[in-house]
Parts: sequence; structure tokens; C-alpha cells
Amino acid sequence: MHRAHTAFSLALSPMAHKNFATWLFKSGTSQKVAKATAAAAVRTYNSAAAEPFANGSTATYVEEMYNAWLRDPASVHTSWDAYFRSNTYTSPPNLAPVQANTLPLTAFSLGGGAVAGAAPDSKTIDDHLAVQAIIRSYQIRGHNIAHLDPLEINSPELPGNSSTKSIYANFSFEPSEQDMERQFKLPSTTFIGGDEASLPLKEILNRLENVYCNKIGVEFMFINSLEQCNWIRKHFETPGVLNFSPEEKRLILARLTRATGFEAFLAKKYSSEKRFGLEGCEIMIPALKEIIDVSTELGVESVIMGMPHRGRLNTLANVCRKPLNQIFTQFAGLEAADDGSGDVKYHLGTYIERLNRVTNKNIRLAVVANPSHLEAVDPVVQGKTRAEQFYRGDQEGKKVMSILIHGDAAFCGQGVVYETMHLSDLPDYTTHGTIHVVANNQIGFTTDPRFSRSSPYCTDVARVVNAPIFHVNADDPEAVMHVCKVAAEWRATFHKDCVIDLVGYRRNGHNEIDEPMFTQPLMYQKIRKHKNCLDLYADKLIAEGTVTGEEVKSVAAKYENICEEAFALAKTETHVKYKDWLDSPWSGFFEGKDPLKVAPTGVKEETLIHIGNRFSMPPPNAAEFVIHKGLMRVLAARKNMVDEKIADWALGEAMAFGSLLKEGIHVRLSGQDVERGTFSHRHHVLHHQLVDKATYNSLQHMYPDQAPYSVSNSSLSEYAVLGFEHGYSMTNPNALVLWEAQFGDFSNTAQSIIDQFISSGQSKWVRQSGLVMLLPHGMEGMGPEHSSCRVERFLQMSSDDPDYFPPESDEFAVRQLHDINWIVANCTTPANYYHILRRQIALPFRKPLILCTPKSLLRHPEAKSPFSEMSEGSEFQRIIPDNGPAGQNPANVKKVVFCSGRVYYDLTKMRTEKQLESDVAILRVEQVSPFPFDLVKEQANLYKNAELVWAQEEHKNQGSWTYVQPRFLTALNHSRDVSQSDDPMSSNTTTNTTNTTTDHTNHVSASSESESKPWLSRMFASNKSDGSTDGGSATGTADFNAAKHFDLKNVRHDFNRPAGNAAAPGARISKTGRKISYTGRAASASTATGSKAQHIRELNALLNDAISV
Ligand SMILES: Cc1ncc(C[n+]2csc(CCOP(=O)(O)OP(=O)(O)O)c2C)c(N)n1
Ligand SMILES: [Mg+2]
Repeated sequence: MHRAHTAFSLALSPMAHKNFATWLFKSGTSQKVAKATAAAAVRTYNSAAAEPFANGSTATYVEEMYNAWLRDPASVHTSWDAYFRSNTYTSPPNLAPVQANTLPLTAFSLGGGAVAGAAPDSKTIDDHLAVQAIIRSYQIRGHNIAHLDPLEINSPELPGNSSTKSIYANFSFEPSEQDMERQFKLPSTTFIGGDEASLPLKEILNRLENVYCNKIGVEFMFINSLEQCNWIRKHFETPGVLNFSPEEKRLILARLTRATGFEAFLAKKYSSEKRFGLEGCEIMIPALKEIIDVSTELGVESVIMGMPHRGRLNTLANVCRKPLNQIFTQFAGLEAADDGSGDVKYHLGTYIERLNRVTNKNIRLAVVANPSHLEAVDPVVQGKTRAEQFYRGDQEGKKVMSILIHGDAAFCGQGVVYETMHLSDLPDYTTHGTIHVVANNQIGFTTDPRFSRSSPYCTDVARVVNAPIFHVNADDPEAVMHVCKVAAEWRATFHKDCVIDLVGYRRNGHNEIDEPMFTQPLMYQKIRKHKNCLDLYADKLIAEGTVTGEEVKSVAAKYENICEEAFALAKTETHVKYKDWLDSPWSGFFEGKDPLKVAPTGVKEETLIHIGNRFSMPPPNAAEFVIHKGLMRVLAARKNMVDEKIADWALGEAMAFGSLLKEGIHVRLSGQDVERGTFSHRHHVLHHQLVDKATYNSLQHMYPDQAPYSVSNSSLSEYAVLGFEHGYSMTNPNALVLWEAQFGDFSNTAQSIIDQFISSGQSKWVRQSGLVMLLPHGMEGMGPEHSSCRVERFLQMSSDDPDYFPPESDEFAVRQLHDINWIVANCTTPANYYHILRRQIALPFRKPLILCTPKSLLRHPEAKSPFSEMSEGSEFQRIIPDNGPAGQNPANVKKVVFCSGRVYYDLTKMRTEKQLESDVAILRVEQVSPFPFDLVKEQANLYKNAELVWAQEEHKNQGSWTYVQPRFLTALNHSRDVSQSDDPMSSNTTTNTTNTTTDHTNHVSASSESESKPWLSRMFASNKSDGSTDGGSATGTADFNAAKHFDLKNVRHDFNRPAGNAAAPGARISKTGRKISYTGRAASASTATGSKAQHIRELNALLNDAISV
């Protein structure tokens, strides 16, 4: 109260004058300022403006009109305006009886009691308006002066001299002691009165102070829905909402005891281990449990969580109830019993099904494995949640929900948070409300908030999506529980995001080994003296008689015993099992399957014809459904192709999708403008030209019992949307999930999803994904951007060993696919595109597919495939051989040009022009990675006398060259049939886990410093040996020596000169003398090919060079 009063007397603003409300009726500056102050209110009432007088049906309604009119007469319908101006407003007799809080203002006239029909005096109006404005001001700005910081150091730095003043700025009303006792009518936009229609001013201020300026700060008045604002007001303002029963208090205490005890136990047993403990914000554990309890009570059955390092182990232990011994085993540095190079313990995911003892309902809890890259997991969690909702038919998110936990610095610093927030209300991406919990310890590693953000709160990003933000002091468990309850109910009611900002502190350094006093000396002096939350709460409950000191001790001792028992059990473990840490188990998918059997990808011709016909048909009600004339032509052209049994790119894709849908495989294509296709070739969604939002999607109507097809234009984001689709693909292996970049190079804004999840997810977290990335690629003179998807980067992350030629067998291709981290391909025909998409599902396991897709080939007359290449018996061709005169008479061929992608069509054209069809063979490497060693060898053997050339349109340091070059050497000379690789080829950079040898690979990961020594010592030992061995060496010797003699100037290359003699690091001299040389552009810092004319000159030069004998 004291603060309220002080604040109150500070409230005199420059515009203040006695007749506070008079500005409502005047024009001029003060009116403008006041209008701005009331802007939010006016917006919430904007529907009132359209509502004529006669339509009002309840007293509340009339009062709302009146309130709106008082704030801005223009905000209500003119009929209401006229009525209120006439000064005759009291409750209209024909309306519902007066509600508790709808007493007429006349009842509060200074002159005494109500006089029916009499106008209130102007002071009464002014004073009431002032009080109403102050109530509103508390609702808007109360959080600014709430006691949120347990350390009482930081408060949001807001404009204005003091945050207190900001509450009252612009309101003039100096209440006397007498005024404090005066009754004021409460507006319908507050619930502080409960059943009371009016309260003394003193009590109004007291209640507002408690609701808005105590340990909870509610930020919500920016939300542009009156209904939602009222809902929140009600849930925080109603008297008694913060009353907890003794049982509830004991439950909070027990949970807090576990959360605190867990960290203490780890600190005791593993004092020198990093665990990123939760100390200072332990309340997060009871908070999460409260959210889950309330949500399950409201119907949620599955909760998917994403979180960073902080408190993760505690969450797994005490929220998910992952067996403690499994957690403790992670500290023991044990070998892994299964595949995977693993990850650090505070990154691993988990999946648990258990009974929620509070609600007595079964729930599923998943924590998604995440990389160090803060917030990168957010969209992945959303995608996984969306997928789970989809498969359960949970269209409103009533059964499946996500919770995202954030650090304060990361939440405001990482752009992906914003991108993810922006998916929250999009029809094809919403998860129908996410509860965000910020473990706000008011520091990021060593950086204070004032240096890490420009916004007052770390949560401001949520305002852009109208998510309410509940700030709460983490040292007040009951306030925290209330906020969590409201958050869960908010989500269940409105299915929109909300944020809980748990303002705590960090008792230790960033990790347990860090010294925080180096950088935050004063803060940590305070922290050292600050009692922990458990002790504070226990003291409170003891003082009020809810528990005894003995009870408190016994609860703590009991939990410590549980930990000790689990600790003893963990000691008996000999291995860690990564499968225990899977976040998305695919039960039944792998069981009973031949792990090397690929189902056929060709389908019956009649299926192709059926799909083709459907795909080229206008909507069934074509007479009424007016589609664009241009599209009529597109459909007619498609129909012609179907009649001729040929397919272009779009038709080939539709054949793949349609046939999978027929087989019950859900297909989801997402990305910017994918519905039409960036290059206007796809047109999966036909739009009625006369009726808004009327669309037709023929792929959704191929077969009556087909699987669902979804194609969704995404927001203009790569990071979040790719992450989302990756998460979606993790959920069900029997779905084809594709993400398309607008142009391939834009995928680099999603690089951490690519690096941290897609390329390495299986290796780190034994988690598979069959996600397809469609990356438009091709140097077509469009400038440095829009040209290259930077395929070299994807290839560089492929985990197949360039020096290792796997044993040849019938299963060669599938074994390679099984062993690699992902597939990189550049298809040149619709048929191959069709097959590789279908193969994603035909494989008995899942691998991500990185696919360079064409631009000009979409309409290229030769880039068409006959149905025979897609029907039964046909399959994906890793290399497309030369079927022309050269292929028919290989012995006479002088030159073989290997290439990949659209340049093939330029090369063949040049060959025709030069009439070298018999002299030059052109072979297309369609699957670049895993590298088709076997087929390259076979083809090279076929053209025994030919010179071998690699031709690419990308620059020399780009495209596939750097990847294929060493592999060609291995394939051509088959010189290294070894079973031991010293240099761990891994897509995953992790080296700190156990040695793992898998069935089909020879990958060895060094586990620790000591385990990495053997390879280091081998490297130096081989250096001492004579080093004369050629590329056949099984160790690193040859490479090492080649590197030693490597001279930078040899790498420089004139693109007009065949580059066969340009040495590259690690290139080996072949035993047989067979080698492959490079033809293409010189290395470049960018993907630019100059002007269109220069591009064509360069292209012609390289084609000339390639097609010359
Ligand atoms: C994308 C990214 N950048 C930088 C880091 C390095 N880093 C790890 S933790 C951390 C501080 C995080 O602060 P906050 O989000 O407040 O979480 P807290 O550790 O305080 O719980 C930083 C900068 C990272 N992990 N990820
Ligand atoms: Mg922090």
C-alpha cells in the first residue's frame, strides 16, 4: 500500500489538470496524448463502433459501450454517442437487471446517494475516470514495478524516470485521505472486486498492487483480443486465486525438495563434472510438473519438450522420471553398447510413457535431443508435435502439446526463436499453443542482460504473436504454481502460445567448474548470502504451521536414499545404451525387416496413367470452379504427356507423390511458395479465380483410401521451417516429408539444422530421418545468388570414406546407403527424381536426402522420361550410362566425360554440334554420395582406352569435384581394399565418446584424449617410415606425404586447360595410371559467373574443353 500511495503522489504529469476527464470532450494536444494513452482500449472496443444502439442486450454490454465512449466518443456507434451525450444514461429499464458491478455512476455522486436519472457531477465523472485509468494502468504497466528479481538487482529498464512513475504518468488525481476511503465503481474490465461492484479507493489500490506488482508481473494488455485480456484479468485479479490448500503446498514442497536434492546429490557425487545445474531456479521442476498436471487434467496425453542444457538432467529425472541409474550411468564414462558416437549427457533426449500420479492418467513425455546450438531445437520440437497431432487426428491440439524451455540470453538473442514464434498461428504449422518457460537466471554465461539485449525483458519476442507473458519471481513457489496453472489453462482455452518467465538466478558459474566472481562479483556476493528457494519455502510453511521441520528433513532424506540406491545400481552397469535416450522410437518399423532389402520403386503403368490423368484434370466441378486460363493450358499439356506416356519434372514428382499416397504413405511438402512452385511448374493448388480461398488440390483426390497429402507455403524462414520439417520427419518413418528451398543457396540460413540435426542426428542420437531437402541448383547466369545450392558443403559432410572401396556384392548400393549419414543426389531425369523419392520409403531404414533440383530443366524438352522408366522393373539409376553410339561401341571411345546435373544437357548438345557422338561418352553421376564406386569402376573398365574427365559448371572449389576426385581415384584403381580406417570419417564431429564399430562400417571414433593417442602415434610413426608407398597405403602415410609435398601453386588452375595435372591435397598417383582430370571453371570466392554473356562464354569454354578429343 505504501508503494501504491507513493506512486500515486508521484503521478502528476505535465498534462495533468483538475478537470482530468475534460480532454475526452475537447480537441487539441491533450486530447491527442490522451488518445494515445487509451489507444489499446479503443482498439479492444473497435467492434463497439459498429454496433448500433438498439442491439445492446445486456447491462454489461451497455456499460462497456459507456466505458468505450468515455475513453473516446468516436469509438462507439453514433446512436450510442448521442445517447450518452444526452446525459441520461442509467441502466436502461428494458435491459437485464443491474449486475453487481454495473451500478450507475450516479450512485457515486459526491453529493450523496444515487438519484435516479440524475446526471453525475463532473468531479464524480473525472475521479471515476481517473481511477479507471489507474486500474488500467496497473494492468498495462504493473509488471514494471513487480518484485520479480529474487536478488533485487535488476529491473527492466523502461522509458521514463522511474518505473513507478510510468504506472501513473498522465493521470492527475491527488486523493486525499478522505478520497482513499471513498467508494469507486469498478469497471467491467476488472475482477478485483469479486462480487463487489465498488470498493474504497484504498482497497482498489491495495488489490491492484497485490495482483500486478507483487511476485507476479503479467504482461498482456498488448493482446488485441478483449476476450483474451478479460480472461487473463479474471485469472489473476479474482480475489483468492493465490490461495493454496495445505496439500497443494506440501506437494510443491516435495517437488522442490526433489529438484534441489537432485542437484545436491550430483554435486556431491560428481563434483568435478559439468552438469549445468538448475541451482537458483529449481522451481522450474515443480513448474513443469504443474503445467503437465493441469494440461493432462484438461485432456493432454502427450507432451513434447525441447530444452537447453540448464536443468536438463533434473528435468529428465524429476519431470520425465527417467530412471536415475540411467542418468548416473552417463557420468561414468562407460562404453556404448549400441551404435552411435553419442553426445554429452546434457544433450540427450528421452521418451517415457508413464502414469501421472496426480491426475491418474497415462501420459507420454518426450524431451527432444538437442545440440549445443541454443534454441535450434525449438522448431524441431514444433514439427514433431505437429506431426504427432496430425497422426492422432488431434486437429485442435487437445491431446498433444509442446513445452519449450529457454535460457534468458538465448531466448532474446537467437533469431530462430522469432522464426519459430511466427509459425505458431499458421494453419499448417501451428501446434495449437506452446507453453514457453524461460529459466531466467539473469545472465548468459558471463554476460549481463544489459549487454545482451536491447529490450526491457528477455521475453519481448513473444509480444509479436500476442502471447501473454507471465513474469514471476522464482523464489515464490506459490506464485509460480499459479502462473503455471493459468498458462496451462490459457493454452487449453485459446490454443495459443504463452510465456512463463521464471526470474531466478544462477547459484554457480555457467557450469559447475566456472568461477562466476571473475565477471559478476557483486551479483555473486548477493547470491552467496541468499537462501535457496527450498529453504525459504520450507521456513514459510513451517512458520505458518503447514509442515514441521522434521517433515521437511524426512522428505529430503527420503529422496537422498532414492538417489543413493540408483547410484549403487548405476555402478553395476557396464555400458551405456543410446537407445535408452531415443526421443522418437519407431516401434515396429525395424522389427522383422531385412535391413538390406529395398522394395521396388517402379509401379504399374496403369497407376501412372491414373495419377497422370487425375493430376491433369481440372476440379470435378469445373463448370463452376473457374481456374486461370494459363492453368488450363498447363493441365492440357499434362494430359497430352500422359496420353503420350511421358513425364516432365512436375509430372514425375506427382507420380512419386501420388503412388506413395496410394500406398498409404503420408506426403508433406513445405517451403516458400511450394504450392505453385517457385518456378511456376508445380501448381498443386488450383485457385478459383472468382471465389476467395476456394482451392482444389488434385493430389488429395487420387484415390478414395489414399493417405493425406499436404503442401504448404511456409513463412519466409529457412531455419525454423527446415527444423520444423525435420522434427515432423522424426515422428513417423512411413511418411515422405520434403522441404524445398526457394533457391538452394537459401538453405544456408538453416545451417545449424543441417549440421546439427540432419547430417549428424543418427550418429549422435541414433535417430533416423528420411527428410528430403529439395534445393534448386544450376549455374544459369542469374548472378552469384540463386545459382548454387553449395552442394560441395553437403558432400563435405558425407561420411563415406574417400579411400575405401567397400566390398562388391549385390547389396553394394544398399549397404552404402545403410552406412552413410545422408544421400546427396542431382537427378537429370524426371524418372530418376521419381525413383529417388520413392526409394526414400522403399528403404528399410531412413536417411536424409539432399537433392539438387533443376530450374531450366523443369521445362527442358529433353528432360522428360517415358513411363517405361517409372513403371514396374525400372529403378533409380545411380549412374546413367551413355546409351548412344559411344555406349554401344565403348572400345572406340576416346574420352569419357563424367558429370552431374543439368550440365549434361549442355554437354550432349555440344557433342552433337561437334559430331563426336561416337568419340565422347557422357555419363551422369546421379547419386553423388554415397559414391557409386562400383559403377564408376565398371564404366571406366568399359571405356578402357578413353581419357576420363570430370566436367562441371560449378567453380573448381565448388560443385562435386572436391568430393568425387579422391573417390574416383579409389574407384579407378581399386587400390585400397582395406578394412581399417585410421581417420574417423564421420559426419559428426563428436570425438568424446566410446569406440564404436558398426556392422557395415569401419568407422572408429576416438573416445578421449588417451584413446585418440593411438592414431596420433600411428600418424607420426608412419611419418618416420620411408613413405614411398603409393596411394595403396592403408594408413595415412601416403596422404601425409602427399600433403607434405603439396604446393599451393599447383592448385591454381586455368579453366580452359584440362586440369588433370593439377595436384590436390591427398591426390594419389595410381598404380595403373588411370586418372580423372577436371574440366570446368577456376576456383572462385563466390558462385558468380558474371553477366549472362560472360556466363555463356565461360560455359561454352568449358563445354568445348570437355568435348574435345
Ligand atoms: C547458438 C549458440 N551460441 C553460443 C553458444 C554458447 N553458449 C552456451 S551457453 C551460453 C549462455 C546461455 O545463456 P542463457 O540462454 O541465459 O542460458 P543459461 O546458461 O544462463 O541457463 C552460451 C553463449 C551456444 N551454445 N549456442
Ligand atoms: Mg541465463
